[in-house]
Amino acid sequence: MRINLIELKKQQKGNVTVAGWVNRLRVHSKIAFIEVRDKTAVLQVVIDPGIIPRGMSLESLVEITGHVSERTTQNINPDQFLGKIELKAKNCEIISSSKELPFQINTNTLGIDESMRLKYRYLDLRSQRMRSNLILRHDLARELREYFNQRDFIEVETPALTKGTPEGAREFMVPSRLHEGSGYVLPQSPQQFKQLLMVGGIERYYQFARCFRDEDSRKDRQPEFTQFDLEVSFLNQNEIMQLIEDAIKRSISKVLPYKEIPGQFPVFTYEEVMKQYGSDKPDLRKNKNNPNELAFCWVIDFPLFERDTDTKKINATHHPFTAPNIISDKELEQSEEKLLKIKASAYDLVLNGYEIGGGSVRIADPVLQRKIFHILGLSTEEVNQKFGHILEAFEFAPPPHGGFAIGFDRLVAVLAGEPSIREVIAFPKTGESRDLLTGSPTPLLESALLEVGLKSIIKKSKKIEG
Ligand code: AMO
Repeated sequence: MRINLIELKKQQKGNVTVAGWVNRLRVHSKIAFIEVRDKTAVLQVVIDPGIIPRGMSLESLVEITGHVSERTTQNINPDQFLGKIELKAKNCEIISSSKELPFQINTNTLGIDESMRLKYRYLDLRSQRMRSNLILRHDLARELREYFNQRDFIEVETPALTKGTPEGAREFMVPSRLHEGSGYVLPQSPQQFKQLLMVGGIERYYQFARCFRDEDSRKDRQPEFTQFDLEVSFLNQNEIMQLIEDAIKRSISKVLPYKEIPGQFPVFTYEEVMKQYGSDKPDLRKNKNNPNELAFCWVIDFPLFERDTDTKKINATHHPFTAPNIISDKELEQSEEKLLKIKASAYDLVLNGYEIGGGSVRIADPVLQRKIFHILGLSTEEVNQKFGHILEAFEFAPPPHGGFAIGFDRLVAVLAGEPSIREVIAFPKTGESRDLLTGSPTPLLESALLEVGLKSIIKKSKKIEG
């Protein structure tokens, strides 16, 4: 029976059978060395060239039977987990063969043309670094789940086909076949649903939520990304910040115990941080060459509103559900200049110069929420049409609540010391939002456009315009 390579560390007697991909191959006239790799380790196999099957090349998948022996002192490889042993092969068979590789994967693939790595992502994923990144991602997700499970949070899924929640980016639209001319949008975050869960008495919610934002990709942005999203009732701003800080510290120290995490994350107001560092996501590391230093900080007291530089309209700095830090609602009836000075009960978490999360205490009063929408320039009709459902929910005794969302890809990328979140996502998109592996986005067929009713809508609107 085939065993994982890692088990050879213990089991060293008799014949064993292993299977793995050919990581390296050196064939001399009298002796050959095959480095075999499975998901657990890499092993050196010593083999008589005469029993190597024809057609074996790098990345062929092979099954080898033989016995384990200690390597001589001068042949020990201290960089390999199984570097003290080798397998003396008696039999070797090809399970499946590989065509010539488009790039080498037995080294760090970071230096290889990224478009090739993305086109052949499944090969890139065989490399050690990519595998460790996905394992780190998994381990961290497990620890965060565990932390919140122990504190009575429950994981609840929220819809992906929904109605828009403004988070500052464009939305992806999904036309509806059954309702010609109508459609869903993909959520930029589960913001409204998690607040509705609080109205539903769930009290403590989290979710690994897929979020969609139609914005230009960058090294820390993808059109489709993952948030560790949570919402909680009856806790105030400081309590929520404390909970997040504790969760992050404990989860990281379990998964990466050698990382240096400060005792207490420093807290800056937005004004302070801009004055001292000229950025709302300062990199506070003392030594930027030290890969284990993690410099977190909180930024609070953001302005509730900001003026759009192009349209000059007033926007919500976070999102419109963020509670204003005011004593009386009367403060919302002042001049625009004064409105722009109002602070939000919002908090961002920064790590090594990246914004890795943000959250706020929410408005739970429908009257106050309507006022905010009006300041943001929405008419009563628009408010009812876009947000009537959540305003109505707030008529049914909502609890005080607030929450937070960790940009999970960003957190993992910083912890892995990777330059881009693409390195910690199994199948990411390029900077131009393309998936080079499947070739999406692909042109939409006329028949598909007809089926979802888009074709007739475009014709109708062309007639009206023309
Ligand atoms: P926000 O919009 O700040 O808040 O998002 C939370 C965190 O998600 C990460 N993030 C992204 N990561 C990768 N690609 C993107 N395109 C991208 N956009 C954002 C960031 C960010 O800090 N609903 C609120 C949270 C709340 O109030 O509870 C929200 O989505 O790390």
